[in-house]
Amino acid sequence: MSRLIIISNRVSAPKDSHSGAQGGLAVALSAALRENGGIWFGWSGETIDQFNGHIHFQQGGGVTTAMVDLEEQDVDEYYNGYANRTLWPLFHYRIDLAEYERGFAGGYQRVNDRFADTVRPLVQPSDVIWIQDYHMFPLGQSLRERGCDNRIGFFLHIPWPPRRLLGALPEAAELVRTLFAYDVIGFHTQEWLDSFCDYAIDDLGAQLDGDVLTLDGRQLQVMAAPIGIDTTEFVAASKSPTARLAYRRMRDSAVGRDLIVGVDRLDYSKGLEERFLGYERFLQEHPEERKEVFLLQIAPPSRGAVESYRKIRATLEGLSGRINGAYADVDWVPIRYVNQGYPRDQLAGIYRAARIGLVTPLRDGMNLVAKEYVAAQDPADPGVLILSRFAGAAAQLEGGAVLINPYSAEEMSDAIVQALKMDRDERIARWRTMMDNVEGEDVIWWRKKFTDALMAPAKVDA
Ligand code: GDG
Repeated sequence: MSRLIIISNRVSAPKDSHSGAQGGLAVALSAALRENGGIWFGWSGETIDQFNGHIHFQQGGGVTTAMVDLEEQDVDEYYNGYANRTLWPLFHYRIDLAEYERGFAGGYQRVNDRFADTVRPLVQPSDVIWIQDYHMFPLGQSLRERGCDNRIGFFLHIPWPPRRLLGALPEAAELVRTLFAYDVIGFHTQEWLDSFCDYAIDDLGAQLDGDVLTLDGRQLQVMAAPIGIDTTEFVAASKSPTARLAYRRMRDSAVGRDLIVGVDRLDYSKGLEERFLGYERFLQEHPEERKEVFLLQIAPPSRGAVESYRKIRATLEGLSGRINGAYADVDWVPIRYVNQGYPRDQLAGIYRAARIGLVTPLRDGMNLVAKEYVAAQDPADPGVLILSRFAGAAAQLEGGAVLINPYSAEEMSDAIVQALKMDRDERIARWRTMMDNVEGEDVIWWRKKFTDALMAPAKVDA
């Protein structure tokens, strides 16, 4: 069996899996590494005066991790710059927030080359390499330039933007060309996959035959593989003593009111501003429902070094303050807005206590919170998932979720009313439909779908 080399910006060691924001993904990738043997490589999160390529190896939970430190300038240009100020907004259709600076693009390439230099000596001829996410688009190409002819796959965790939007990126053509260094590329949904193929075909002249794109003699297998959660683990988490306690605490503090819950990294792509406005509309239009519900929004801050993240934080503080100021009473506050993270088990208990899961990103590669909310429900009395039609998860959960356009405050308000009035039979039927998917297409299924394609014998050249 081939060893697996997983490369991602940050490495989530298995011990983090109950607290880290990458829970399910860390669990799945660690399991793959335990089965196949191999190494998980990435940035340590630390900075150093002068890059030295020194690798910090760690062993834990049957997994070997290997990490390097980067220079401060690397972090500014590669991580805070190109990855999070250029690619992230553009790939989430926020062309207005995307910043283009040559220094960012140069730093991004430099760091990818540094990763390639560092990881190359670790790679054995029979290893299979699996690279994760938008921080590392050119890494496959950098490895090829260093003589690496192993099977290399790439999985994108965020959306792929429509062809015309991608055209706003000065390096778009070059970036897509470098992706042909991979053998397999995966996306969460057919929509993201189609957008990628559109660009490769219409702008670069690639040809599609079945699931293989060909450009300048290089073949690239493309696939849609929607990521899932570790459902068995999450269901167990929702029944753990910590979850039960969190559930009780929520129910007690709700004093008979219905809880609506949102859990998101504090990110403009998650549609938090629009969510607050939709909820405000609901409060305005339904005075009779007002004191029957409250919204708990958990939003741990992220990427605070980037200006647009500081702005969204300030906007949300203003909005929640305004809404609470306008509607709160001595014994009721409409929004509980919390800027901290909670342990996974506690989160599972909170989901279970919530009558409505409000997941309304403006654009999201997949969205695992939607699936976690479903997995945590009580099968005999489940809550309702209100889900943005612009989340990748909508393609899988549309049969059971109440789908909305998150830009429409009216749709959000109507959906909240619909969910509050929904009878138990309908809630159970909808939940069952979603749970079938969450159980069937879990993170282990996802990982296997991708690694099966990646580990398949190399294609014969046409
Ligand atoms: C990217 C893509 C894609 C959040 N708050 C707490 C906490 N979380 C956990 C959630 C969930 C994870 O963070 C967030 O996952 P998402 O999928 O919602 O979003 P991104 O971080 O943007 O992830 C996304 C994903 O990659 C995987 O491919 O689905 O579309 O953007 O697991 O539970 N976890 C804990 N406490 C918190 O307070 N423990």
